[in-house]
Amino acid sequence: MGIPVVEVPTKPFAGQKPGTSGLRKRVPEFQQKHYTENFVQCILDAGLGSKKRGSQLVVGGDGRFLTMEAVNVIIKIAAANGVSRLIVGQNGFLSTPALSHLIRKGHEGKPVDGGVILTASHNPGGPKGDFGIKFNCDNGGPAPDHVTDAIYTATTKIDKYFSAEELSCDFTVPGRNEYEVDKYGKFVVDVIDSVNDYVNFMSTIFDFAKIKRLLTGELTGRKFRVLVDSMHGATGPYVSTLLVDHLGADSNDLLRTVPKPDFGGGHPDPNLTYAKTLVDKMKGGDYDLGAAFDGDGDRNMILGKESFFVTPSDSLAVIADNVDAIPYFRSKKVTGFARSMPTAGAVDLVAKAKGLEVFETPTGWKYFGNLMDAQRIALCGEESFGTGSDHIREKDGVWAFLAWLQILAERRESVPQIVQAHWKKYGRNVFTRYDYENVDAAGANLLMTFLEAQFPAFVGRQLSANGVTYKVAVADNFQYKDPIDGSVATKQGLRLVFEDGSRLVFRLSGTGSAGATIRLYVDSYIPADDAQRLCAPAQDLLKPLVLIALDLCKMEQFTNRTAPTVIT
Ligand code: G16
Repeated sequence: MGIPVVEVPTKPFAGQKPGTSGLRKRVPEFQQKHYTENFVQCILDAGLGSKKRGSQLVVGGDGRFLTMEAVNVIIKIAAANGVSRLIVGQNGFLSTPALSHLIRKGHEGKPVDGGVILTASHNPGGPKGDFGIKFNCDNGGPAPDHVTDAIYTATTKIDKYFSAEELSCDFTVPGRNEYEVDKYGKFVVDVIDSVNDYVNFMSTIFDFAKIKRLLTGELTGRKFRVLVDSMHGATGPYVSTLLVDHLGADSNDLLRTVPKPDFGGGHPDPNLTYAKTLVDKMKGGDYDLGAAFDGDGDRNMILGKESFFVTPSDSLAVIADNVDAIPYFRSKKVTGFARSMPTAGAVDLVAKAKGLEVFETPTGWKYFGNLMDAQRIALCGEESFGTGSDHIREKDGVWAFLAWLQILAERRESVPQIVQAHWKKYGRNVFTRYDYENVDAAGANLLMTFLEAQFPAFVGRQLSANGVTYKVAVADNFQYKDPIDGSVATKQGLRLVFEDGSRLVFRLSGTGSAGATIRLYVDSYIPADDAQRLCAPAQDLLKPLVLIALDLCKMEQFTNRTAPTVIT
């Protein structure tokens, strides 16, 4: 007799609709009886479809509060649904990029059919914080819209789930666990080391020996010092192994490397507001390169000496311009680049100069997947601190940091020198994002409706602030037709494009767990020959467009907010 499969009656929960990247809610919501079980059953049914029986899946997450409980639920439900094998990170721990690679790599010679990632990314954790569950497909990338829509539909109809209640698996110790389950027979849980595979993979992408010569001073006659903040998220163990064991960095220069279920009470979002510790320490001028990563390790922030901030849009463009410094890109044909629509257009200029394709996609890494699978792009990024390549199908914070180190080892210039030289070559897309977090959802929706209603009248209008005038060339709600499968995503953000190429974008975030978050994106282009303004402080250059934007959308009237919660 095997472990019995129990059929548990349940009812749908409202609101189990995956957002920009999976289902993200407050922990107590996930703790409701049957809530997590329902969603996992729907992932298996609608995410895997006919592949469910006999499938292999990778499971892991950033170690936030509720991870252990959720892994237990997934193991029991997977066993009771005929899944044949789970590959689980030790203690349920895997960064999002590491998990994406494990899916793509296959397991013991057999393909992996997908993965379940337990994270709410950059959102805070802990008993009152956020939790999240995301399904990734067999290409290693986040499920596309038609799959998440099918999962959501299933959540609205579910009346039972299956569970091998008596199955108990200790996933704190690496090794193989085998079970006999009624109806389905053998079920295997392989508990794996969470770090080794990813570290080995990075050593095939970058020239570690050269990066080590940069860090130790062998390359330039001077030690190159890095300061890294893992914000108590998933990257700590990866960064420690890579930088200290393989690249010769000083372990004292790695901050908050121990993953904590509540991220030490912090907000693990690598931006100028939430990674302030790093920003302040970098100001001292002792370090040449600084980086911070988010909860699940897919986001990154890059700083140069004295806290010189490299906007994510510039970071993408600089990596694009220097792809030849990176062995992985040298070994293949780089066909094109992509960025999400709100991301500043700096990478477009590099693509044009190199004669490569460039794509503008909606916000959400899932929209890059088809382009990478079809080998139309090798590198892509987003203003939301996401940078990555087709080595996996998620953005990859540690990869981006290593890419910068490789470029710095090649060019032997400082971060500010490299970025300013880039502006002198291509012009500068000065960029900022204002976030109004946790505002009243009704007010946020009204603001968007109010603004969009005026769009037809905007085209051709001149808008001025602080003596600067912009003429509106395009005003629309962004729509994207996927060039590979023809699917269409509508209503992806309100966009005002001005005649000089500058842009204003208004969007509601799809990753929050309470209320609404309004994002205002400002992209102001300064041509390369405008020597006077090219290297001026970003706030000064952005001021007129920011004022125009706040006035147009009547931000204060609709939200009662006089200032954003975060400016990046
Ligand atoms: C997710 C998505 C990104 C997106 C970001 C912000 O990142 O993967 O593609 O840019 O959310 O989305 P929104 O503006 O809708 O909040 P992560 O790091 O949270 O998984």
